[in-house]
Amino acid sequence: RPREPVFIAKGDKKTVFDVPNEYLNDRYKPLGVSLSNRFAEDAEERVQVKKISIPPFGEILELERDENFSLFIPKHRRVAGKLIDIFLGMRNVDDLLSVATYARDRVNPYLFNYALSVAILHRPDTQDIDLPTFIESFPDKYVDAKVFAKAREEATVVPEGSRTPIEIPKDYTASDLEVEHRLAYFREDLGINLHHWHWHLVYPFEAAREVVAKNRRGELFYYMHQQIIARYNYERLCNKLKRATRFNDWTKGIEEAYFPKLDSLVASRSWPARVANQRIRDLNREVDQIKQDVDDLKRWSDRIYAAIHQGSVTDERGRTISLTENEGIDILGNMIESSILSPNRTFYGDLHNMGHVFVSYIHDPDHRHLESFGVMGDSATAMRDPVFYRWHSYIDDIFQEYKATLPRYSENQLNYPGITVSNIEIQSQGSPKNTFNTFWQQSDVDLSRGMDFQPRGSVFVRFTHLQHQPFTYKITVNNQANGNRRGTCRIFMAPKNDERGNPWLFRDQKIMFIELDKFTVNLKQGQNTITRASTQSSVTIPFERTFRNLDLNRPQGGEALAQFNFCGCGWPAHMLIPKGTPEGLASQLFVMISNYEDDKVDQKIDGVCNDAGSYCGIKDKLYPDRRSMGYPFDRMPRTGVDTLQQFLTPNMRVQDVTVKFSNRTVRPKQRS
Ligand code: CUO
Repeated sequence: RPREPVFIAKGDKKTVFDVPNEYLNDRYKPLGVSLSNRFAEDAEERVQVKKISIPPFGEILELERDENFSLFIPKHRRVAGKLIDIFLGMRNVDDLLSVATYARDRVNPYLFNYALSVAILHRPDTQDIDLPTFIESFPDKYVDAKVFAKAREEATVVPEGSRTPIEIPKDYTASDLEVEHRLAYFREDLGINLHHWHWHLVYPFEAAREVVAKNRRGELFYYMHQQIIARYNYERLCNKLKRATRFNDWTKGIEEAYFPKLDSLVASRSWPARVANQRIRDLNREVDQIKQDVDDLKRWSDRIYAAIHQGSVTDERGRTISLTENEGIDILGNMIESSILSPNRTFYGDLHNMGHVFVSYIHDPDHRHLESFGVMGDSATAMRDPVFYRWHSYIDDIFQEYKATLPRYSENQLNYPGITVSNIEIQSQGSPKNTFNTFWQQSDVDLSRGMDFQPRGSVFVRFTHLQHQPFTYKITVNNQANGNRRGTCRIFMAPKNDERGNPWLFRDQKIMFIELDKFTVNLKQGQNTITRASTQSSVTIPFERTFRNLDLNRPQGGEALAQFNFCGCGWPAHMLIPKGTPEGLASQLFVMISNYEDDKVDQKIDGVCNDAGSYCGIKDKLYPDRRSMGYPFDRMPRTGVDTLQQFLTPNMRVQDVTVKFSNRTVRPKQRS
């Protein structure tokens, strides 16, 4: 790495690009045509790259090719925005190919990949272009550094076909002496980190306005990350740990250490670690053009809290914008994150993004050691670090502070007259009813695309991840209304007790609920039985999609490819259900049928990538649910409601369920 300048695999065909000599980097120019010819030996297809006049790259080239790249660093996001604009501005695909070919060998590889991915995702004429999954392009962001030496050895010594997968141990970043390590299977899960990378790819906070201004993107920033925290806290309770505490005292050290054990293949450096009790300090890093004081975080957060309590924000021109019941959360999401849609970045600042930056430079705030950022500085790696959850707990708490100011849902806003949920049952193969079963499973990923060894060919790594037995919900609903009805079935789950083993107060439990599924149901008069498979969840994408072309069931045809990049967004199916405990973690499954008339969004969502809408939205569509995200748990309960039972109206029901973990490992099926 950097990999071959002109050779890529396109679909299953090996393609070589004939690049105009002017586009080659100076060191390759003398080689010219002979270079393409060398790579053409293996090629089944030759593509001529058209010579066009290349727009000026300016600042984009200031980021060295062997530096790390972070979207959270203002300078990096600015150059990313510029490169995205160049890619989006090309008149047609041929011109895009030309400029991309020119850029590929000059621009920082991470920046190049990010900007091109965003452009391909958003250009109408590139909807059928197939990008390799991110883990194949940059496996070093996901996999133990040790694997690469082994992979290289495997690739050079062992012929393809006889290669055996290299096993990544389940525990490699710490020992059990570190209690936080109990959560490593969640934090370091490849699918979770890929989801998070994709989410930020689909919802960039800085790019052309038409790319950023997606429907309810600020609200989705809040909701998707709120759900990550709820899921993580659920997992913590499964592991006998208390919920994550907010990182809100910036004068104190961060107790949790993290040693990522990742090497950047691009920067040829190890990702920096953080020892216990390090404190964030004022940043002054000329190289990144960052000069920011910890006090700025304080100022921004004070102003944000003031806006929440006033119920309005002030925009750049001094105008007042109210935080209305429907749109307030969206404005706040953009403001706190912040995105270019923030009403006033000068005043409310860049709280969440800069939090990532402060933490990621904790080891070298003034660049005296010439070190780059830690894992918190990159959306592909941030979720590996325990402090991610402390930072996002803090951010989420601000959103909850706002939600607490909203009018509470009245019984009328919750109930669906005539509709009663009368029974809920979970059926999971081979286990008693209302029990979820979890276990370890091993799967293989091909890393060869992200490595520049010869001879080429697949090199698989085998990793271990959580999995659950597939299950079905069987829900009985009575419709005593006059005629057929439509409803939205909303399924959530939460631990039954808090970390002390005490039943929750509703106000605390409501933010523990993780969404499992949401779908429309038709209810005839009388009794209805709804059956729904866990694999249909509106939260998840199947394993094959998370790891796309590693899999034998790779999507075929233009239609499938059109969804390719967007569809990488989605919670990994194997992480739908928390780990539970060997004795079985008592949990509560919640089902609600809400009135479809109040939920519906008039649009067609059939066909493309419409199956992970809950956390990712739907490509080029409105968010598919008109209610506030997180409904009905997104607000404080009405007066007199202290427990979940008291919260229920007839169209809701709660079933006690158990999540049982068995410490066994299912090996992968033999690959042909
Ligand atoms: Cu996804 Cu902080 O927003 O990482």
